[in-house]
Amino acid sequence: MAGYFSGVGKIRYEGPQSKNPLAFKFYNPEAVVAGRTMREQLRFAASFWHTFCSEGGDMFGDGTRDVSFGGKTPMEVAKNRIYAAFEFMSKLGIEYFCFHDRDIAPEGESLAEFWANLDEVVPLIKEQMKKTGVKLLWGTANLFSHPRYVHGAGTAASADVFAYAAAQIKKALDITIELGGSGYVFWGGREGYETLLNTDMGFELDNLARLLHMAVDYARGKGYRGDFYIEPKPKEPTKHQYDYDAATVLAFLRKYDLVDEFRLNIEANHATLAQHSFQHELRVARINGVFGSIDANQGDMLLGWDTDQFPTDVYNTTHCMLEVLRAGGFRNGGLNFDAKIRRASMNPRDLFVAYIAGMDAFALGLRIADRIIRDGRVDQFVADRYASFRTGIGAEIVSGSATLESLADYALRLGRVEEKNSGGQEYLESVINSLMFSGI
Ligand code: XLS
Ligand code: NI
Ligand code: NI
Repeated sequence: MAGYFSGVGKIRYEGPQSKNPLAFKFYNPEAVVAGRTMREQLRFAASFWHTFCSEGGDMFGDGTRDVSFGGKTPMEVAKNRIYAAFEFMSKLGIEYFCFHDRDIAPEGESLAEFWANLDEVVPLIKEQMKKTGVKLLWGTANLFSHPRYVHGAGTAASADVFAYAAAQIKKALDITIELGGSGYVFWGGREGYETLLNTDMGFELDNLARLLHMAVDYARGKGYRGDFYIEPKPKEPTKHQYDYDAATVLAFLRKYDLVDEFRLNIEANHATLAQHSFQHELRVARINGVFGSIDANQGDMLLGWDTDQFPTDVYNTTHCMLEVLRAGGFRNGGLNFDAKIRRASMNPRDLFVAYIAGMDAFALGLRIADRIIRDGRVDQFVADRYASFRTGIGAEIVSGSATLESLADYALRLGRVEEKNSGGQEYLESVINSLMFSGI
């Protein structure tokens, strides 16, 4: 078979001097960084929806890409798409993929028809996985596109819609398990509200937790050992989404006794929408022991919506990889390019170029993060900053032996207290720059 991307061969590492747009400049899969190969550290994944399903339209304009891959019927399109996807990932050396149920098969006229369609394509996916060695990072159910989910899925006001969502989750879990997926994602696109006037917020959140408990019980009962993830996002498509940001999701997981089963899938552009940095969201997840996986993209700082651009900002990938390394690396998660090429990027090779740019940006981020850790100046600065808590009264505070009274007695004897330690922000930023650009 000629293939769908016959104009492009296997993408190889050619080094930073290469001017070949179809070569890696920094991502060298077998090079070892921080004790593992880049391939193992970065665990890149392709998103089925943006990469192989999206025609590239926006709310004002039609698509600029043909993603039928020569198929004439919806089932033919679905099958051709699968061949195309595995060809694309193999050429790039991407080892994982992520999908929504709706991405891989047409929904048809009924749930039964949808399931029959899924049953027809899953063996094909399995065969392609075996042939190419590409694995499933995570699966999910699309509980936001169809009009039935206009008021939510797990937080719907209709019990029938809730049941339909449960059915979709059950099937998506079955497929994830069958394909050996290492994760399953819940992104609550419609789980939120447009107005509080019509919303019983407490009841909706109780219901959402009920659904998540059912999903965990079901999958664990089937022997699933992978991760469950919640992907925080503050808004869009709804005005307010319940999974607003990492801290909000944590409070929800703790309240409903789900924190032992769930980790977070942090998406860069969702952090931006919540007015946090990507690093902040990752840090919150890491220090609370729920760092799981990453949707790698970037937003535009001047736009207030989820532009899902390919990540090329190396400061961001560096700060991200610092958090990943400090978390001990990925376990079941990875870097899923939940990213789409711009509407105007209609040259067929733009898709390859975009992935190469994103993978190179993360390769750089990984290398620089490793340098920052090995250099030690930043860590030393932070350690010194809190040094007063390691001896004397500080050690008493940390060990729990100090009380409000003992601290008051101590403070009365101190006389004038002044903070003399600089925060050193400019110094630290210049250290990062010198580590980033020392080769120039
Ligand atoms: C949308 C989300 C979505 C999830 C999967 O903004 O990022 O793509 O990752 O449902
Ligand atoms: Ni995402
Ligand atoms: Ni998103």
